[in-house]
Amino acid sequence: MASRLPGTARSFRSKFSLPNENVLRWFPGHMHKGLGEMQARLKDIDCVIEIHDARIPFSGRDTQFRTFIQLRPHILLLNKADLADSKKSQVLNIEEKLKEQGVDTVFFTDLRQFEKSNLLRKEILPLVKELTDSRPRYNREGLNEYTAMVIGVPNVGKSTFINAVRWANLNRKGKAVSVGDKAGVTRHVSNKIRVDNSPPVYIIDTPGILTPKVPDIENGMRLGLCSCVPDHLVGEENLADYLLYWLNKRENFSYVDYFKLDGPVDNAMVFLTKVAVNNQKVLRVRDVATNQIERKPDLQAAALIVLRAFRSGELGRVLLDDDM
Ligand SMILES: Nc1nc2c(ncn2[C@@H]2O[C@H](COP(=O)(O)OP(=O)(O)OP(=O)(O)O)[C@@H](O)[C@H]2O)c(=O)[nH]1
Ligand SMILES: [Mg+2]
Repeated sequence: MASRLPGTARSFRSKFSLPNENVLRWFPGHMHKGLGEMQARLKDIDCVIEIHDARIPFSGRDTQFRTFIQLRPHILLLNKADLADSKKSQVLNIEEKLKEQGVDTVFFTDLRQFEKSNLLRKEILPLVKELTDSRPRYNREGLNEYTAMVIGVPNVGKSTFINAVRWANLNRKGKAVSVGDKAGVTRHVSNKIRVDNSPPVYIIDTPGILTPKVPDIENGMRLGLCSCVPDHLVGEENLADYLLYWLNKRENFSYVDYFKLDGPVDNAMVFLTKVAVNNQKVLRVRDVATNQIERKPDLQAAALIVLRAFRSGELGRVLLDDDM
């Protein structure tokens, strides 16, 4: 088992760099428009439910949402907890740091398993009502209904949450909103979706929003690893390279056994070549000089295999933001 070889990290890179940091910028038109629509709908909202990825409780949670969070009661769900390191000490640390940032109400959720828990029905929805009733509702004072808006970066499970709450409360199994395993599935602010009766509770879905400029390269790569940015923009090989760097730095060598390597590696080309060869991912290309067909390792296909293993949790549960 090569998961830990103490002291080896010293021989690895101590800093990650990208040839072109602009690949981390992703603020397409639907995000700009969505942000405007969300601001316009704020007057119809009692409570904001922010959803983020539990593997990156700090990366990507940025100023874009500050107005929403300051103006309305706020609940933070750290979702995909099934993929995140859930050691008690880590969880306490995250909660403490979030508190320092003004976030008082945090839940760790695994929305793929929501049927097994009463969290949505017995805790989160009642809290929406309780928090709303505890503060002035201004233009919504006296209304016997509640409306929450889900906000967050792309692909964290906002739409999944709405479908799950609706299912948990109303027993409606159909999908009210579309979900998908890539960033940018929801492109518009939705109409109100009823998720409970007597009193009626509605939730509004919104497109995932990123900051126009990622503040730091590691933040950006972590968002990329969690699929909050489309892979093709950042580059599959760049993402796999960052993952390798991140794992090596923590002396986490789970990938060595998983990919049947002889030992840890620091060079992404060497790593991806081995993964490609072991998985028979080979490209046939014609050499223009000799006109011969040559076989080359398909590094992009290898990178996808690496990313899939990481994202499905097969390389272990992680807290990517363990240094923040
Ligand atoms: N492992 C895991 N996957 C989840 C969880 N919740 C949602 N997903 C998956 O995450 C992916 C994204 O879910 P969505 O609900 O579409 O995410 P979103 O935040 O609405 O994404 P955008 O509309 O692109 O902003 C889907 O493949 C979901 O099945 C979870 O708790 N654990
Ligand atoms: Mg969505």
